Amino acid sequence: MKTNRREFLKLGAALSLAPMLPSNLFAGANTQVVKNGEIFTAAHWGMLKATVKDGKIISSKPYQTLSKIPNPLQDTMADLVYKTRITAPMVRKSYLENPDSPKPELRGIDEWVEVKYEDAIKLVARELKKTREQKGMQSIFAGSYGWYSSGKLHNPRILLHRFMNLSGGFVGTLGDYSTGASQVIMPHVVGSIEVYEQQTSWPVVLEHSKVVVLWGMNPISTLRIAWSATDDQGFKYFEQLKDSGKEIIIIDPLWSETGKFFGDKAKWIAPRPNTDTAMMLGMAHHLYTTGKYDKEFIANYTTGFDKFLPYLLGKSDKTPKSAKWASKICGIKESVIKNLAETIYANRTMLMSGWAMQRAHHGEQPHWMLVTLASMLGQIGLPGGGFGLSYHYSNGGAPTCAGGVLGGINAASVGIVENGKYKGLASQAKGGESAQSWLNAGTDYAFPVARVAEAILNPGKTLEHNGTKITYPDIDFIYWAGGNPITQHQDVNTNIKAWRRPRTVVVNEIYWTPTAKMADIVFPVTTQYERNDLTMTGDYSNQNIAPMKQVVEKQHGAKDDYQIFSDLSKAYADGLVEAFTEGGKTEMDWLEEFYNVAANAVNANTALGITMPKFDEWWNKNEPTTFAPTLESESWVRMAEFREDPILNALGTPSGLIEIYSDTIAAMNYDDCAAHPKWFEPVEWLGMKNKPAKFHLITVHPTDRLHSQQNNTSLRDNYAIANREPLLINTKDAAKLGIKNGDLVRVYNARGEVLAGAEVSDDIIPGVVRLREGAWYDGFGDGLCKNGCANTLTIDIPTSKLANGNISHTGLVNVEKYKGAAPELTAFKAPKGAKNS
Ligand SMILES: Nc1nc2c(c(=O)[nH]1)N[C@H]1C(S)=C(S)[C@@H](COP(=O)(O)OP(=O)(O)OC[C@H]3O[C@@H](n4cnc5c(=O)[nH]c(N)nc54)[C@H](O)[C@@H]3O)O[C@H]1N2
Ligand SMILES: Nc1nc2c(c(=O)[nH]1)N[C@H]1C(S)=C(S)[C@@H](COP(=O)(O)OP(=O)(O)OC[C@H]3O[C@@H](n4cnc5c(=O)[nH]c(N)nc54)[C@H](O)[C@@H]3O)O[C@H]1N2
Ligand SMILES: [Mo]
Repeated sequence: MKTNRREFLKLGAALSLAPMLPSNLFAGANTQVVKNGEIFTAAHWGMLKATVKDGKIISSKPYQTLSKIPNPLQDTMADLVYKTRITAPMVRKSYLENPDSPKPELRGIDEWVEVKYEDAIKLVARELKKTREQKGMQSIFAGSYGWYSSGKLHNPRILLHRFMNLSGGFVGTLGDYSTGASQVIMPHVVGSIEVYEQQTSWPVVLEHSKVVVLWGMNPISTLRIAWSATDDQGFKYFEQLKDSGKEIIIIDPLWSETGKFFGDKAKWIAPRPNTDTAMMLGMAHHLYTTGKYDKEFIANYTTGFDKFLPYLLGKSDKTPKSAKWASKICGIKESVIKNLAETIYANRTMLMSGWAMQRAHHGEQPHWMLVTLASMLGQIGLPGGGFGLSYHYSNGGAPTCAGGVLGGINAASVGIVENGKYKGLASQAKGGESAQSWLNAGTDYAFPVARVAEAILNPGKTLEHNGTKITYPDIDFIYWAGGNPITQHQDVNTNIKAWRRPRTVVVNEIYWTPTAKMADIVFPVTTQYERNDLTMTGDYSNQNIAPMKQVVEKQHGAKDDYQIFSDLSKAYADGLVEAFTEGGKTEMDWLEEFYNVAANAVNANTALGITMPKFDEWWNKNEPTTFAPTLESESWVRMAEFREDPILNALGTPSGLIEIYSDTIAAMNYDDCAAHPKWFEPVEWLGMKNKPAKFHLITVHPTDRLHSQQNNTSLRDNYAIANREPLLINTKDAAKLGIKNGDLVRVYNARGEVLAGAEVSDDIIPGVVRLREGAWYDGFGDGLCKNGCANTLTIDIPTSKLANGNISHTGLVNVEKYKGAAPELTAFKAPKGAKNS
């Protein structure tokens, strides 16, 4: 049946080339690439309409506009398809000459040699097998963290894991960069991770909250994207908030895009970076000592407040955490701290928080303390009250729609390959205990994602993590698909040392990113606009099912990750490609299957009143299907059930209550994370003695990029200063250094140095500078990053032994005016031996 249908489709496609015959005369999904006209597709940055002429992209525009807030990320399709592409499979010269002794110290500076695709496939299959046979599956690292592109099929990380699992196993990672600290501490405190969960619905906030605090968040920037594809609703709700007349308070060392959006409708409180826990403690101390806190809520819904009090009041350490004490640390006036505490106690308040302050040393503390403060206010579980850790991300709070959810490709599980033959999944080919030991061989070694450089450099070292001990494997083979870790991981110089340790590094990339430049073998892959896929929109709302129709032909012989891993499976072992592709499923076979998961659920639920047609018909229409929220989801209040009945609807913590003191954490006995929220001095901050450098650097998420994605587009012309990443610096600080707006500056510390362009303004407090993360690292020559990659300066140590999150918002730097001739920017040039596209 399947083969026949595919044959028929081929015929259909061939016939439809004939003029006069509209393609919809033929059954089957039409996968012909339109040469002239408009095409609907989608990306992290939303649902899009592309215009093509003679097979070339002319423009890309938003499919819908729900708000007046612009999203220029949506108009970069042509640049993303045509600029900085890797134009052929390539191998690093020394690796090609001798893969057994490949001079790994030359990674990033060696020459490249073009090879035939088939030869690159054979080479990777052979070397992977060699490493597995010699050093075991635990020497293969394929954690491959990254934000790649939207899509249920062309998900490079899951496809890589699928291939690595089926071919014999690999080592992966735990957690993520985004919420490394919070997602580990929150389950101890409230029994769920919170950061990726639906928030009290926006209509409820708009109706009931009197005060909204935006604590370290920049939604007008961060809501430009979503993990799937943004549904654009977040912007709409923030517009409504702006016009609502509510009191809006922004707590941030800088007046960000969000500050500018609210203008005089918001108050600005600007603490020193990384001191929010102290500020919150000062607020809690004021509320407690004036009796302005909800004793009943504390008694009925929390545990351990009594064990936290001696610390708060200074009975255990002779330091009361008073507003005066806090003021000295965070730099905010005592009266402002007290007033803020009184305002949020007296009014129904939603404490919204972003994630930057938990990507800092001791990043477990701020959100734990925020929950403690919210508990004292006693509004958790009430409409418009409590706290929310995801209103700035993927349209959190946009009500969840009733409809269908697409299926997607999965990572399968570990398979057995023996004598060049695929024998089946370990669970089937090996019985019972033996199977389990196979499965454990990889997972036992998985380590927290942000410890990657340390892990590569320290095989055999033991790491304490959330009450467990993890031993780092001896990594000798790295495969990365869909991330840019050389730019995105902290302390680039140490990371580069790490990446020069294994024998083999393989990268699938679209562009010559710094990570591609650090590989031994690169496969050029298609952009999301050169293949067909499907996505949901709005990670919490599930509002739309959107087709991602191919916009243009594949460029420069680039291949889909699906194709590359299918071909690797074929080369690796007999029978493996059948397992990988489930008997030869094509792109469209998978998409039909994923679609049917949603369509069947929708069609079975007659109450929805929606009928989803057969896949082919739906696909050929090239339009999204939109679902509606329900009365329940529009009026949904986070933790309302818990508030209603804390015994029946207990939280997932050991006590079932909010844990202000955690026995579990107490038992871990860590020196860097106590059993209750606590102020710890970060390794580097403005209040420390003997500061190693002068300014606190915050490395926020870029407004005109998604991390490093789109740094290679013309959007860069809008923000680059002196042809580098802009460094925001306070007017007074700049004057003292003799720096003017537009100057080329050198930013440096003991870890590294970068060039940046000075953006002088009062939008940032004195003593603090901001360099957005994601500028492509450009320093393989002499270590000076000429493009301004923030991570050249950041610190690569963990938040604490509890969560081991990254601390990219902690760190001090010096700034000076750059003297001498400006070196040429080479970030967007192909490396030696490779062609520029
Ligand atoms: N200093 C500092 N550093 C940070 C942060 C910070 O706040 N400050 N934030 C951290 C956070 S929260 C995150 S999430 C990380 C993000 O770090 P990453 O996810 O590594 O960053 P991206 O730039 O999104 O990298 C995605 C890469 O995938 C490629 N790609 C896109 N589509 C495809 C595809 O279909 N196939 C393949 N093979 N490749 C594809 C893109 O070209 C791009 O190079 O950065 C972290 N780093
Ligand atoms: N346009 C765009 N949107 C994105 C991304 C992107 O790269 N580009 N990345 C996405 C991803 S993967 C993630 S994880 C999220 C990240 O979302 P967040 O982590 O919330 O974003 P950040 O930009 O790091 O920081 C938000 C705000 O916190 C402030 N801040 C920094 N340090 C402190 C501090 O110590 N105290 C206080 N009070 N405030 C502080 C910053 O100045 C900034 O305005 O964004 C997502 N959205
Ligand atoms: Mo992230």
